[in-house]
Amino acid sequence: MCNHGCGQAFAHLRTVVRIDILSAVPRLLDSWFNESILERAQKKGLAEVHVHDLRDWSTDKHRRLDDYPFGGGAGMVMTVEPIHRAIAELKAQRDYGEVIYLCPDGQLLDQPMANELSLKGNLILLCGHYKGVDERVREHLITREVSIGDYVLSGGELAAAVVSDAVIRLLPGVLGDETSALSDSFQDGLVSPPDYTRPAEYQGWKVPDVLLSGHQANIDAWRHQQALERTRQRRPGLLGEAGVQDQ
Ligand code: 6GU
Repeated sequence: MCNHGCGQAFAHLRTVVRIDILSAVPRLLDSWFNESILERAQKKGLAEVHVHDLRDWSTDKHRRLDDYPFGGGAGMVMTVEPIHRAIAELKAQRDYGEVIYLCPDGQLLDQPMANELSLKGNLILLCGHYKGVDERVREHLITREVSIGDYVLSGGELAAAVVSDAVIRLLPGVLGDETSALSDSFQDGLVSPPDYTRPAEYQGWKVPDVLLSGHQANIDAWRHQQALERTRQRRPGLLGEAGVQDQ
């Protein structure tokens, strides 16, 4: 990686980031990537998302992707072969920075991880289903395991959509206002300060005077104070992690 922040100076070297999602239920994701910021990013040629049906790589005559667990027990396990064939075919076509398995016991997604993934180039996201995948997939084919929270979903598709959104919106040029991804909640380890727009007073509900003062230093100080205060009240855990001192 360069030591220049990999920012605008290298815009001319930037390549399209491609995310390939491997799913047993690809229909779940189709509409998601055809709307909003993600659609815009794709139309602008900044990112591509390809959702694949893992069954296309199944050699089973019924296109099955799962089988009974060795040793018995409830639930089905996704077999190695279709996943291996899919990943091998994609990797033969281009380089990938990570091959990610979405699973409840993966590393918790947070903003620093999203930032890191947005610098990795192309990504493969594998969605688990049923009980999950044969452990050999995790041992040999996956470079990283990611969870989106401490609760269990019925499949990895929603998690893949969440990871894709968090990553793609960080790519330079995707958001209209280039600075807005950096002023997000969590980018500085604090939640965002409150925002207001016109009218300055609605039914007696007023916008704080300082925001109307035109005094930018005071406004910046107020916003920082609000962000600190809100973080303390709503997400105190972030303060410790970010190393922000109490004032
Ligand atoms: Cl990535 N998958 C599933 N099935 N459940 C989850 C999750 C992923 N992240 C949190 N819960």
